Amino acid sequence: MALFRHATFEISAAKPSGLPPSLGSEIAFAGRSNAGKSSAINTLVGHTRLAFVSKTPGRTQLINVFRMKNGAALVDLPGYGYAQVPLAVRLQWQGLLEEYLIRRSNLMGLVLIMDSRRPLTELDWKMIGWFAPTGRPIHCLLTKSDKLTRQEQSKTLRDTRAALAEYGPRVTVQLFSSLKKTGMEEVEKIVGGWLGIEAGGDDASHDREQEKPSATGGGLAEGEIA
Ligand SMILES: Nc1nc2c(ncn2[C@@H]2O[C@H](COP(=O)(O)OP(=O)(O)O)[C@@H](O)[C@H]2O)c(=O)[nH]1
Ligand SMILES: [Mg+2]
Repeated sequence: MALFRHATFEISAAKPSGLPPSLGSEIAFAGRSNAGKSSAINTLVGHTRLAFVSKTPGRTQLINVFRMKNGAALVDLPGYGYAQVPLAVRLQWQGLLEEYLIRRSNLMGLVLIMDSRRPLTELDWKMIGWFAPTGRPIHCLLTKSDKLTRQEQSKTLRDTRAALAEYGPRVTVQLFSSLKKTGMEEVEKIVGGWLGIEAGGDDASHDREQEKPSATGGGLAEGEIA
């Protein structure tokens, strides 16, 4: 249950090439600007302002890395598609994101954040198109689901799943709300599976997950957020 809980900030990088070569297993979070990515990370991690919730979408063009308690790195990629960022800059970022998604060998999976009211924008399809061929999984969060009625929720879930069906079981979709804190267990179960952590029926088992891969020697103390 507490896969992401108490993750701590580790490092920021201006570009994927600025990331340390080996951060251990990485889980990337990506999404269109304003889709609700920072809110989702904050909700999962259990801090209100760990991943800055911005009122000016698209301003943070940094990659932020958080270290999860199980030793894996949560890599918060910059939001894409913000119209006010100059086209040249947007295109450059697209190239960098594509390169990162395709080449990063320790990247275990991609969590793609989409606004449940308008999922699968052109750039979302691009991200999926780049990442899916690597053979690694993509889990889509249809967030802000609290803004939809029950009926609309089931429709957007059904439609998005149908649209992605061609990718098979490696691409999964769920509803999520940072406001209502719904959908958290489902994300943890899926991402835990990518990291080889048994979800099991026992919620407390993840709280006892203490081991962390020794690949880079840790570094949890730095940037610890109380
Ligand atoms: N109602 C509702 N609003 C949300 C939710 N998640 C994010 N928001 C709002 O959507 C806006 C963008 O959220 P933010 O997390 O900064 O998006 P980001 O640009 O993808 O990081 C903010 O005004 C948030 O308060 C949610 O689950 N429900
Ligand atoms: Mg953000």
